[in-house]
Amino acid sequence: MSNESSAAPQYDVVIIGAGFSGMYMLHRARDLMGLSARVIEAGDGVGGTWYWNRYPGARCDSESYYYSYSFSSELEQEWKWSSRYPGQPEILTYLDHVADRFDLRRDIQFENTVASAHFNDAENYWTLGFDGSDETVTARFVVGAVGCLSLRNTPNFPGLDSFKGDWYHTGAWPHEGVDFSGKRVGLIGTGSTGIQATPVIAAEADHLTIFQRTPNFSIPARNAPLDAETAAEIKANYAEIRQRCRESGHGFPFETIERLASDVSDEERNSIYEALWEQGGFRFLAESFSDLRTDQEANDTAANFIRQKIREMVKDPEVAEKLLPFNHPYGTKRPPIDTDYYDTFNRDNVSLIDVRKAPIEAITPDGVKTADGEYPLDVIVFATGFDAMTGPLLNIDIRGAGGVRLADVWEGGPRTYLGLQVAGFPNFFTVTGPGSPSVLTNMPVAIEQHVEWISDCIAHMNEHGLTRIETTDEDQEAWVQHVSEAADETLFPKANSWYVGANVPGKSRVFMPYVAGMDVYREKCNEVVANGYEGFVTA
Ligand code: N01
Repeated sequence: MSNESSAAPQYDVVIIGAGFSGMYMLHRARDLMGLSARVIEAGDGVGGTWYWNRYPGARCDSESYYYSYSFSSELEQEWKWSSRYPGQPEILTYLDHVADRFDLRRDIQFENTVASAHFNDAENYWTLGFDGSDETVTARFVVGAVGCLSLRNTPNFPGLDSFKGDWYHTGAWPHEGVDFSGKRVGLIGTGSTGIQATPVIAAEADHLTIFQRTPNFSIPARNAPLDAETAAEIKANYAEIRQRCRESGHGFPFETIERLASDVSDEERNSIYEALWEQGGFRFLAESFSDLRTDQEANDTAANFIRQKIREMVKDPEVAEKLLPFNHPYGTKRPPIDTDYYDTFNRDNVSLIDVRKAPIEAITPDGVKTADGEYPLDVIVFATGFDAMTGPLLNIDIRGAGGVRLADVWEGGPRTYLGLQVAGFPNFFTVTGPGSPSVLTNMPVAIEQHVEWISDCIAHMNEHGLTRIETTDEDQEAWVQHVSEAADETLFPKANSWYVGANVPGKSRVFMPYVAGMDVYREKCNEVVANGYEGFVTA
């Protein structure tokens, strides 16, 4: 690929990824700002995470009415959600509708994977190259809308190639689905994905064996159809609901709770947990007590409540014991929510294997071999997650000013300013990058804020005839330090989660998202602009 051409770049903006972020970025850049813009997308359709994750039981853990775009009131008024939590097919249909409604597809190049992005330091533009092609695309600005959870993590178990059955990763599920009937299925992984898939696969398979390394705290989702009356009420109040989401710490329209777990008696605390357990979903964490993620004793009250629930739901005490989380405070790994997860362990066709005690040693032609036995299987499902937040960007050969490689700059963990830019990589923006609240929020809220900030920044540059914007090493280091200190004030670092990269062998242990809240973060981003793009140098 040549970086030497002095011809004008082909596009104002090239956007990598056609998920929630990339689609909105395209609409904003092209339709509202009149820029030339192109999206490059690996899949053959829009939707990002909702395009790839078609596994059985895939459903959003945020409620439909606020897990959606807020930028178009016509869209939110006209779209009808069928249930409290939208299933994967419905979200994909929604995103397809958005693509049609805003005529996005004509500027999306599908089935193209960006392999490289190199910056031309003299002329201030980027050249992007693709997997398996000599074609290149040039642009003044690049927006990495690659998603936080898009690079799959498939453990490198010896012998996988020898397996005689079929195996799948939940993050690349076949479009035609998988027929489990009459099959012996093994499921590896009990994060949010494994917990959603378990009951659905168990209902269909002859036998389901779940290989669990870490038991999780899961709260019932209590999914239900969205009735016409509730839907009408939501629509009548949408402006206020969206405002609440924008002003909240995590992008949810939940009540802000100030009370501490120690402010109430044991009975009262229990009845608060009980009511929230009945309500279901993330409110259990968000609307109970404000100190669950900062105070171990407060956390223990919630953790013990959930452990007791697990003991009550799972009939076999030995199985229940294996399912009790023991090595992380509640809410310090991404909290899953479920439909009938624990009840599934009461089925005769389900078994639970503790692979912390007896680790998986190999995949054999016939199944999974652990330290204490071999489990014959017809199908293996890897619900083993993602190389989160940094993986999707490091999977591209990104080289900034002076040919510096992102992979070298991030060797010890991600370094960004506000999760929006990396020093040394001018004109390259990231949507919900590491160092921003991102995965700790209701994602569309964080995505819209980032896309709008980036768009306004490009508009500002165009207005002032500027061609280059980059953050400084000093401002980046101060931000990285601040992100790390904010995390250290919480219980988050205690968990071996993907938030710290612990799920990927060899990955640097750095707490990647910004915990102080979307409200605090939004204010900081606004201040940066008010102070003339403080922390950035423009030319
Ligand atoms: O992935 P995970 P996920 N041997 O990394 C285990 C979002 N999401 O796909 O905990 C054995 O959480 C691993 O064990 P351990 C959400 O943000 C959203 O479930 O590392 N086991 C763990 O149990 C979520 O957090 C929704 O010890 C191995 C599991 O695999 C994120 O996606 C739905 C292993 C991976 O859990 C990722 O969730 C689903 C090994 N070598 C997901 N390696 C919605 O809202 C890994 N594991 C719709």
